[in-house]
Amino acid sequence: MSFKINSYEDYKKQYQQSVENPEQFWSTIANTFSWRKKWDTVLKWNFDEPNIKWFVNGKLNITENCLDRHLATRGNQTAIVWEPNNPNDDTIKLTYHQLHQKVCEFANVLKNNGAKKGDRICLYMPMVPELAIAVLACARIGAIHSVVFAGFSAKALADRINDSACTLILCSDEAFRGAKTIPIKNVVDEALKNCPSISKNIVLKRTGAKVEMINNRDVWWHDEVKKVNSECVAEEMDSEDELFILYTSGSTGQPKGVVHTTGGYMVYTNYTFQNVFQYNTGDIFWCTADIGWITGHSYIIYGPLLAGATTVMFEGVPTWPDAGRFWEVVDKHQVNIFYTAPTAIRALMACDIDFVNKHQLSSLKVLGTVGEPINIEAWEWYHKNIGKTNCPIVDTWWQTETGGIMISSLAGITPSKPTFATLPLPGIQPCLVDAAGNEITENNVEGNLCIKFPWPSMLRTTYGDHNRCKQNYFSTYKGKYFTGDGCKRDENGMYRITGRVDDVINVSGHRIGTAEVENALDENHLVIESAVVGYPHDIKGQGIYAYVICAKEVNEQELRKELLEHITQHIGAFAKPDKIQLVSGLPKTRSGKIMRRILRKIAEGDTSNLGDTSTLLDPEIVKEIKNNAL
Ligand code: 7RM
Repeated sequence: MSFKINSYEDYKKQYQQSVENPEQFWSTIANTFSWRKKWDTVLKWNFDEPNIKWFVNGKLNITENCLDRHLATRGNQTAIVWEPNNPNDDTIKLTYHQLHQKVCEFANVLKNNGAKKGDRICLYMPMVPELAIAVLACARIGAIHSVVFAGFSAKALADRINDSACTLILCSDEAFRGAKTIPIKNVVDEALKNCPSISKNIVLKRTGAKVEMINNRDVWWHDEVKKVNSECVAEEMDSEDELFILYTSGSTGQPKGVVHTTGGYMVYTNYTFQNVFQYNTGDIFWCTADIGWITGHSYIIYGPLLAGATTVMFEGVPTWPDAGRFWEVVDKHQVNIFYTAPTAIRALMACDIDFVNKHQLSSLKVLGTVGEPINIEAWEWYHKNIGKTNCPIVDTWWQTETGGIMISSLAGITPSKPTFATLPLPGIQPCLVDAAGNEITENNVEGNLCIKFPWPSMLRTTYGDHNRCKQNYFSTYKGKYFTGDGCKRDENGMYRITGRVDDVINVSGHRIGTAEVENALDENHLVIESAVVGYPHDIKGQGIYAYVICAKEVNEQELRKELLEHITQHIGAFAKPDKIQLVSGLPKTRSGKIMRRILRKIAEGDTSNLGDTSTLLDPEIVKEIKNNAL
């Protein structure tokens, strides 16, 4: 396609065009898609309200671009390769024709169950083809999908359903995950006790476990599919109609529902997919993320399917039945482009290298990483052992809010530098700001990372609370989108993202707000107050360290057990603190603010210089915490 960047010179040219004339740049790219009606203005924006509109008054349906427009040229090509949890079970391959048919069929199931344009539909499902089918079926009828990662607890699920008043939920009986099964339907049943907006629950049979079906509410997926045909004309959507909501953690309060709209998201995910990974027709692409996160939305489903690629969907985990599972799948499906997270690389690095060397890995051409800063050891291991030193690595920096990759090298095209995300993609205008909020224009500097100009797939709002969007992202630095990340820029203008500068932590690539964990802990009857911080963790990137003040004398062992169970119930097992320290007080300022800086230092094991503690209400407490640190 015409927008493929094929040299460093070409990158520089496109980048310059995208800054000098963004509207012309993006409209040329948008013209390669199929629209029911073209836009009349490319972009309307202001970052103060904020109000951002791309391809204004354009009409389209994204699934016509993911599916229908490929049928004539590649209807019989595999769209989705599904690899099951258990290597002894059968792979499923769906061609573009078959996927189109299944999406249309399930779109009719949704309609039969009362869904219509604009309704919110919650998906709480394992990584099976039906999840991708259901996501696209929502988009086909103009319903807004809200996928909730199936590791979240009943309470977290209920909060998300209620925040956007979903009317329908899609789930399965259970999920396979490595050697375990996860009781999906039971969790949904528990959540739905507190979700009055839900009228129907469509249940997919995955493990065949016996589950209770509630009359007039629960229906079986396979029964519903039998009632419909596979003709479904796509709903005509406005470019700015909402495509999906995805909840993500912030530094305060409950997770926010990040809202993405149709036209801009489509253009940007496709553009970045093809350019960053240098996708060529026929390539097999595998992104190991879960569809419950943005990476799965943009680079398992939308980006690859828009490009007419073959996308691999994996139900399992990297270490089951053994630590060679990823590499076995790479060989089995002859994967050309492989995209994973540093946490997975570090976990596999710690295992016997034979798990890698048993496999050929000769199909690989490009490797990618995402989700957190990659350390040099992991980068080198990945480069040498997986890429055999001849696959470029793209270190892709982006966020749920950005919708697509923002800063990354283009595989084999632009220069790369280990542990650096490197250069912004065309259309992306990053800047670094200092503590006073002034833009730093020189190189060889460090600051907070902002974006100065809109890009097509940026978030439009946070669901039901536009003011929160404004406060969170557009108020810290006037006229700029603030990412929440700290960042270095080297002498050549290359970017290295150093991590969050707010109270968000990144545990095994899962984004968690420290406030969320604190709120959950504080709800436990044993807890008076808590403070949670992140600390460096060899495998997970960051671990969770909780300081807890208890209501009464408790047995520490039992307290830990109780609190871990409590977090599993309130958020999900992935948010369990790695360390829980009982304290008699917390270091607070006179105005009652917890001095997290001090707690972070103690958690890091760096107590040599805790800075000025004289303004604390009770400086003595620091000694106690330090002496009992874990
Ligand atoms: C795609 C995704 C976003 C946060 C972001 C960063 C961190 C993501 C990188 C990275 C360093 C990277 N969305 N992050 N990618 N840090 N290098 N290549 O992860 O919303 O779940 O998380 O993740 O802190 O703000 S997310």
